[in-house]
Amino acid sequence: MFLWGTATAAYQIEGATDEDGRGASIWDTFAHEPGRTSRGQTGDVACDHYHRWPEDVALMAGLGVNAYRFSIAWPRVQPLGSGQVNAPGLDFYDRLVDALLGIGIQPVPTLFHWDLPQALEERGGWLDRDVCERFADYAAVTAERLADRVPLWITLNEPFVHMAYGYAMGVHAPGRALLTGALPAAHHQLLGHGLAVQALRAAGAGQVALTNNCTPVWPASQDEPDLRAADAYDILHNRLFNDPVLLGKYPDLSAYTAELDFIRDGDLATIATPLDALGVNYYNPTRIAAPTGDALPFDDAGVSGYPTTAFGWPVVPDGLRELLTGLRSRYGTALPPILITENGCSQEDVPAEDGTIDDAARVDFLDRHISAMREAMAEGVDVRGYFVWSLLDNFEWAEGYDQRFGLVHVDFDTQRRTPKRSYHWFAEFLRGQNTDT
Ligand code: GBH
Repeated sequence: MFLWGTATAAYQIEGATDEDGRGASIWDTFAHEPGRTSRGQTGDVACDHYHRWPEDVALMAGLGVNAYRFSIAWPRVQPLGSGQVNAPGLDFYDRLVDALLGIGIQPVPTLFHWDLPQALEERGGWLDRDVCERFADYAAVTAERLADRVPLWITLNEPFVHMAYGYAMGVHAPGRALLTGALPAAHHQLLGHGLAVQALRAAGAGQVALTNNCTPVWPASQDEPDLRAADAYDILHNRLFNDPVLLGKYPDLSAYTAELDFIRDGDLATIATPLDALGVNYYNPTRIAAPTGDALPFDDAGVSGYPTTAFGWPVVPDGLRELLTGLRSRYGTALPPILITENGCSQEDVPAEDGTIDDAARVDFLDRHISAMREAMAEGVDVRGYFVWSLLDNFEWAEGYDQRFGLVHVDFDTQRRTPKRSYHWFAEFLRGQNTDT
């Protein structure tokens, strides 16, 4: 069955950050620091999904999706990130899973969508190798509770973005600006992923995937320095997170560091534990030029000549086809089936006087990206699912509530949900699908 779904993440929608024994996460800490997020906004309330989840499940029933990708908040399950398990935290996801299954929607949980327990950050976060084992323990206790009903699991969401934004540039939690000093956070996430795959399988999870953010990399010109820079960027954004998992080896990281002493014997074998699927989040291609400074071996030259989303990101549907066929030619038979675990766009989405939201640009975006995915499938890429980011407008990290990605509009003063035109369009689209395409 081809999975058609929507995606969300715990910190972006749940709110209720102090309830039922939940511990603090790095995003609670970060969002409450002055100047970190747009207008100081936080996920304290977000979409209040923790209380309103039955309404949100009903919205998915109305949409007609057969799958829902959500994330489990580690600090709800283990408030301190290790040891003591908080039963009410697991109960919340247990109820959600049962409600989804009751209406024929397959739950697809992600174990880590950036909300590391704060107590682990105090021990070094993903820079500390010990966190890998803690992640595997958390995966095990969660799967022991849910694996009897949850067939497909995702370990990490976008370890590249977490490393780059959280540890290299410091614009996301935990707010560290270490540049290439962030590389151990890549290795430890990957090692934690591999250990979690093993823990999930031991606890009876059927299928396991990793979700990577991938981007086609376009050199700014065919000149040698631009080509070299584009290659270096491709290594950092794409290959650093795909090669070890699919091929059991790291790409050449010499443009970034000579020091790889955080990699130990046996790590790569763990990281390469076979997967049932690779999750791919696609937003846009990246255009790269030779560096003008010496901090990094590339400059982001920006893609121009395309329409943009409200966020300013270029809209390039064919980039999804290019990405998928590129993965297929790079990894060949080492590439497992692919799930598009996120694709979507932010738009202005101002309700009209009669309350309706006519997000024609989002309809066009989704329609064209789904077509691009199908072209890649026609070219032989094995894609098994597509999830729209996102079900609801939500807390868009450093941008707070300014960027709206939902099929459903949320009025953050009243928590009123209003399906946009794109919701009705997707519902109509899904009614026309048979389940194997
Ligand atoms: C995902 O990250 C996250 O998984 C999700 O939580 C988030 O809400 C969603 O996407 C929307 O942001 O500067 O034009 O080159 C996406 C990571 C990183 C993708 C920045 C687009 C830059 C676009 N994004 N990237 S551009």
